[in-house]
Amino acid sequence: MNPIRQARPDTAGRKSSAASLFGWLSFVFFLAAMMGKLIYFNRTLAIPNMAMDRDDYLVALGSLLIAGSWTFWAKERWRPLLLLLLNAALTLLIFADLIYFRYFQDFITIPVLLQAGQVSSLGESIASLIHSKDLRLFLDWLVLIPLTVGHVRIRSREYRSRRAFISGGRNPRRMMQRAAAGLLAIIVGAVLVAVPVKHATSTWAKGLFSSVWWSASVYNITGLLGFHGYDAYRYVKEKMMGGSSLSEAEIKETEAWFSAHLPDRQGPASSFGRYAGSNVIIVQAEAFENFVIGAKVNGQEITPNLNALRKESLYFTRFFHQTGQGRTSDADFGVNAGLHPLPSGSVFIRYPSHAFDTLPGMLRAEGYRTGAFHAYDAGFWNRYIMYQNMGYDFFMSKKDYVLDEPVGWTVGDKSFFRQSVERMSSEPKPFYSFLITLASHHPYKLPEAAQKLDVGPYKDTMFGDYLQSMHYVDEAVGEMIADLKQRGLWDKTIWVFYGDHDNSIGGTEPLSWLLGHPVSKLDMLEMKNQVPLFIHLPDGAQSGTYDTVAGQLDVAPTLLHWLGIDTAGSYMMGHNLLQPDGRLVVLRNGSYTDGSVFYVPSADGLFEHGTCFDYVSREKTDVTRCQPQEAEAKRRLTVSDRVIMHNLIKRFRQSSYAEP
Ligand code: GP9
Ligand code: MN
Repeated sequence: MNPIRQARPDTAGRKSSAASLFGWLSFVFFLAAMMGKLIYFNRTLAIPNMAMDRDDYLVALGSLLIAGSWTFWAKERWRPLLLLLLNAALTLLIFADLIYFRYFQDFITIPVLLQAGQVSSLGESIASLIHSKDLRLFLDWLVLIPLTVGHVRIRSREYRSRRAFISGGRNPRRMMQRAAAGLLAIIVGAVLVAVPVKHATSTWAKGLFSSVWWSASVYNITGLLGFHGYDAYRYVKEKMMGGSSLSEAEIKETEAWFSAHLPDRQGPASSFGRYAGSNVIIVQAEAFENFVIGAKVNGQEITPNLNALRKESLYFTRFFHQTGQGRTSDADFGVNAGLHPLPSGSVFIRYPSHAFDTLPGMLRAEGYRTGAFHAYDAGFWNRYIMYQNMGYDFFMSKKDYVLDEPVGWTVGDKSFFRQSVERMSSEPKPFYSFLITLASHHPYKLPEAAQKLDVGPYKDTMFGDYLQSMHYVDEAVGEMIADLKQRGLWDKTIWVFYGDHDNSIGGTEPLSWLLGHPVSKLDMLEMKNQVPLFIHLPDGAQSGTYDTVAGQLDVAPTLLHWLGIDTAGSYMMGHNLLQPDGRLVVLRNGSYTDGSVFYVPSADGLFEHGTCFDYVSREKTDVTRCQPQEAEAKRRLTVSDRVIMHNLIKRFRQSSYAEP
């Protein structure tokens, strides 16, 4: 017998068990490294009440076992490489989620990925959201990459030389072992995930999956990988299988909500139609928070023009934005369609062809010339598609503007207003013009010459830049009003100005510096959720400061009332702002206020874990104080979601559901 032929299999056997050991070790290393990253992710988000507990660790481990299980089915010599690739993919996912969360306080979902163009356009903003400590997420690659590449090389060499000596094909025993190991990883992983999730959803998180208010509540139970798994399942179910359908009873109940709430949308008979036939201009200002109105920095007014306008218009001091992941497009939708935005993604992207009763659509039906104005790419937020459906006659987008004043992503607001007003004055009257500004977009850096405020120690910080951009927008507004006056349009127009959403700048320090007093939890919640609302009526009537709570959904019913257009047959939510207090304003994350209390839901979705603030003491109060409004707040979000996702307005219009 040839001695060499005997010796080789022994050597090969030893090497093969070394490879097997390396394969196992790399799996253990994969689990450990990814656990570390998921823990880092959770700690960095620092969502209140969401620190990881034992169950969360088990769920994280279980989902990693499932995610890595398939690598057992490959030959051992490939497993380290496959695990490295999986590690890379999951690390990038964690990193992307982290950046996204810092800006949006939410997780990436498939609908968001489908609107990925918007995220990549954040450009500079993204850079400012990356922190140097995030490098930790990639440290293991320094060790893993050389080790794995070395391993693959050695093993491939060995494999080639082994093949030269041993003939023979597949090893059925090994294959069985690998199949069993993969299956075992899935089973153990599934048990580790399912037991805590089942426990949570049958006790304190009951109904979580049937009524998702906020992605973070799902994440809190399922962990990050589980969240993405659930999101993919939800998406596939909705798209490929037509989603869950509503029962006839649910459809009727949804329709009934609108008829029952018709009185909310109606105002005093005496002012119905008082401004019929007036033009309407709405200015939706990017990231414009309310705290800047009336505030001074180093003795300088931040918004002198808007401050002066308070005397001749209605100024709402407690006006809430109601946006979700769709940001600017959500504010646009809430105001123009009078419905709540979606819990995930943007209506503009997800349901651009569904039926809605909109301000432009209803005004066009009354003979108005309707135009949308926004100096950015027409495809952003799918606007050019959605705007046709919403009833705009035309959409003036970036390509229609002369870029004579470059600021940030596009032409500055001063030039934007000037060119937009020029266009609308050449259109038939009456007109409805909806304008979206952009100069004050995150990260708020204006050209040096446009920075006119002395922001003291905050110079060249994001907060200082933000104040500069607010001041700039205010100047642009001043010029726009002067232009409208000069063209004789100001007193023939209802002019509206509001902020689309918050500015994504966290931290209380700069705010307490600016305002000269400590900033409480409730102060901060208000500042992040309140944007200004100004309405100037053609004759300057009803001017003054309104301290009643209000939200973006209330704008359309109020304008329609003044214009004398009945909303009885239309499916808008919201209230007439001319009604006295007592409104319930519901935010997309499930927060709500009636003006006397402000409720903030907890991440686990349990009512009693939420926080209730009392507006008189401005302190936390017993959560039961917020209970009376809870059911109605949830109902509103459900009604709105049903209408949007199931295209119910189309059904209501066609069928017996319509009011007799
Ligand atoms: C761009 C603008 C972006 O068209 O809508 O604003 P965002 O949605 O990022 O706030
Ligand atoms: Mn915006």
